[in-house]
Amino acid sequence: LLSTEIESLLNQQVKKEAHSSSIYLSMASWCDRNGFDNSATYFFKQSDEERHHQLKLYKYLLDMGGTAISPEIANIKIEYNSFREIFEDALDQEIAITQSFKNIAARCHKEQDYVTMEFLNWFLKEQREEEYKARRALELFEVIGESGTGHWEIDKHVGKINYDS
Ligand code: OFO
Repeated sequence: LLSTEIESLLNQQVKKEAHSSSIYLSMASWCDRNGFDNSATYFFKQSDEERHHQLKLYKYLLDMGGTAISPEIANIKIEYNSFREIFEDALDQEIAITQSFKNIAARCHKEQDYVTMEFLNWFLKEQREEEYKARRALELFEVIGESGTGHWEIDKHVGKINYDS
């Protein structure tokens, strides 16, 4: 059984994952509209993954006898000032998500909720990959540069970002 506090933190996390999924979907839209096809594909995939994270948490809440709350999502940016801003936002988003999982983990330790802690390990490991990919994408702006056909090259390489754990 989950404590009220852990149940609430997990529901907040469900909402954060749903929010991430919507943000990435919006980024996919912007990239597609601006001709960055590989980045659009990348963000569609990220959006799917976040939806999967959301459902994983949602089902855990139900499996543990809790109430899973389907979240309302608001305030999704439609326009971005630049191609680079998208990747900056994406990295910030992942760092915030990692912090959020750390907070839940800290609470689990405090309450000795080792069952939820064990469940959260999957997400903590996943965040390593998520932050890595976001950082790699942003680094392309430095490595390749933004002048001339830079954005076109960056987009091409975003399509090849991979993580070997
Ligand atoms: Fe990319 O964040 Fe989910 O967990």
